[in-house]
Amino acid sequence: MQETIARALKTQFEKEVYEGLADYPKHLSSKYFYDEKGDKLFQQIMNMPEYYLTGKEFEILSEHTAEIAEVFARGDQAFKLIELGAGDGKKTKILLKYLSEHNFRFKYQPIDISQNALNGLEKSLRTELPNLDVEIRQGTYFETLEEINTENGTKKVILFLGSNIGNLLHPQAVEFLKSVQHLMNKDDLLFVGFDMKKNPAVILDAYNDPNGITAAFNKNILVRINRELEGNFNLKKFRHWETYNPETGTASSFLVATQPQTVDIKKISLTVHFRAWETIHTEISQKYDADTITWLADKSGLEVVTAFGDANDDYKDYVFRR
Ligand code: AVI
Repeated sequence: MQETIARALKTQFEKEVYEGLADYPKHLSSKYFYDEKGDKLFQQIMNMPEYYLTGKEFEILSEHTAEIAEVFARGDQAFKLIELGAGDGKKTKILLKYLSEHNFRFKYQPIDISQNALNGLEKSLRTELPNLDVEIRQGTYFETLEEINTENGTKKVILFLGSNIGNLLHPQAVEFLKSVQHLMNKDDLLFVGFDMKKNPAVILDAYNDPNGITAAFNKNILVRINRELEGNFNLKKFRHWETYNPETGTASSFLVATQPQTVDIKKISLTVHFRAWETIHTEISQKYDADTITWLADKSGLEVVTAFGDANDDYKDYVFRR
């Protein structure tokens, strides 16, 4: 990137869009799918019959609630239940309800980058579980976890649900887990949702719904570039394309240019040329097997305590300690 332009790019979004679209092959990061509209589209995705992940994790938390609570409290230990990227907390509420009704000694601390999401969650918890001790924390995961760490020595149970780890490449996932591990004490636990390898057709369908909701979610990144960076992408000239490699377990999302075209993105002074059928890689959704999860844990200084699966072991929640 030229020095002068690099200096002019102020936000992380501007920098990453510039670098990703000036690169070959082109790429953009799926973390930019999520604005107000992207959040709504993702809610719709989670309610689609094809997107089995949400239902499977819901099943695990509903079917194994008592066992999970027992692992968390190990007897009668008090703990802080910290959730990274809590969102609307729909699945977590199963655990919260059980823990509250059975008088477990715990405090719920959801962390999210979106104050809006946290306010909504807090409001719903005040009516649904009025006796719950809840303290919302707005911020990035690690800054907030560090703050929580310095408070006192209470045991921490950290939740990272929804297969969010799957949106990271293996080296990034190791980095992420290592950073969490550094902030864990001896008794602390980490509870992570993993989508497991399964029939490739089922996985492809989950990311390729017939109603075009996933396509709209994928294209939302172009909508954001148009609005926030003064771009002129024509959404009709791109199609959503999903692949799944059953060997590596990687599902990949692309936006494919259906004809040659030139796009101007004024705010970052970038003109992008597309050949017909050229791609922008936008997301990976990694699927795992038990060996890969053990390998990830080893690399990150973590140890598997136990795991809970749905009836077919299509999806698993793993518990780690350091
Ligand atoms: C948030 N994340 C775990 C979702 C996934 O399954 O990778 C995002 C998503 N992308 C397309 N559909 C859902």
